Amino acid sequence: KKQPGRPISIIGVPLDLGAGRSGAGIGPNAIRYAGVVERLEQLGCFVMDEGDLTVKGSNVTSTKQPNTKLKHLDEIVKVNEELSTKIGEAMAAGHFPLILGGDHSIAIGTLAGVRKSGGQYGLIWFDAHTDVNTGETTPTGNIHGMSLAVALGYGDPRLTSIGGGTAFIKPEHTVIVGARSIDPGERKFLKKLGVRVFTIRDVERLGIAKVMERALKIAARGTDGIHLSLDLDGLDPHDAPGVGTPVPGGLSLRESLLAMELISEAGVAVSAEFVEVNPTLDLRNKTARAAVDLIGALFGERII
Ligand code: 4U7
Ligand code: MN
Ligand code: MN
Ligand code: MN
Repeated sequence: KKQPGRPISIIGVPLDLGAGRSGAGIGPNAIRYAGVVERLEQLGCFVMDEGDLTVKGSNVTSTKQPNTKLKHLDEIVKVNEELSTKIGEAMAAGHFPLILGGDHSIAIGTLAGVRKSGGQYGLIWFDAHTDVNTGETTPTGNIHGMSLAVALGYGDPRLTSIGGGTAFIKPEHTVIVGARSIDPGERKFLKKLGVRVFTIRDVERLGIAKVMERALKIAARGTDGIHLSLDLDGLDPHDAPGVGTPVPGGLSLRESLLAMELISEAGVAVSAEFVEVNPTLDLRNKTARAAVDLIGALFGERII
C-alpha cells in the first residue's frame, strides 16, 4: 500500500448545459458506480465524497436555448461560482479536490477555485479539443468549448469574473495534450498566447513519455503545482466511447494511464478533474471505468 497523501475531496458536478447534448450530467454517478471511492481507498487514500453540487435543469429538461453565442450562461455562471467556493474551501483545508463531471465548462469553476489558494499553478489540459473559443469565435455557442480560454482570462466577463476573477492561469504554464480538433479561431488564440499544444501527432512522433516529460516541465517548473483537467474525449473513442464529442485517432487507454503514472511520479498535482463522461452514449460504463483506471494511476496504482 502507498503512503496516504492529502485527503481527497470528491466533488460531483452533474452539469450538461455547457455541452451540445444531454447526458454528461449523470457522469459523476457513473464514475461512482465504476468504483472510484473503493479504488482510492484500496490505494490507502483517505476519501471524502462530498456529493454533487445542485444543478438546475439540463439539456433534457430545459427549454430550447435561443440561438445565442453563450448557451445557458446564467446557470453555468451560478454552478461554477459555487464550485469555485467548494474548491477554495477544500484546498484551504489541505485536501486534494477531485472533481467529477459533468461537461468541461466546470473547469471554469475548478480553476477559479484553485486560484483562491493564492498560489500560481500550471495546467495540463488533456483533450481532443483545445477549448479556447470565446463568444466571438465559437461555432456552436457551447460553453464547454470555451473553458480554457476563460481560465486564461479571456471571454465573457460574467465567466472570467467567477471566483473573484484574479490571477488567471498563465499561458506559459499551460499545456494541452492529445489535441486533434482545433477550430480556426482557436488556432489563432493559441498562437497569440503561446500556449504549448502537444497534438496527437506529437504523441505519435515522440511517444507519450517524452510528451509528458516536456508537459510537466512547462506546467510544473516555477509553479506551486499543477491542475490536471482531463476530458475523456482525449482518449480514442474505442477506449472511451461515452463522450459527447468523440474524435477518432486519440490516445489509447494504456498511453493515457502512462501519462497519469508520470504525473503521479512527478508528485506535482494539487487538483484534478475528469469530465465529459456521458453514460447515455457509453457501452457498459466503459468510459467511467476508464476514468476510474486513470484516477487510480494518478493516485499511485501500478501494475506491480
Ligand atoms: B470539449 C467545439 F466546434 N470546438 O467549441 C466547440 F468543435 O469540452 C467543440 O472539449 C468543443 O468536449 C468541445 O463547440 C468541448 C466544436
Ligand atoms: Mn473535448
Ligand atoms: Mn513562472
Ligand atoms: Mn474539453
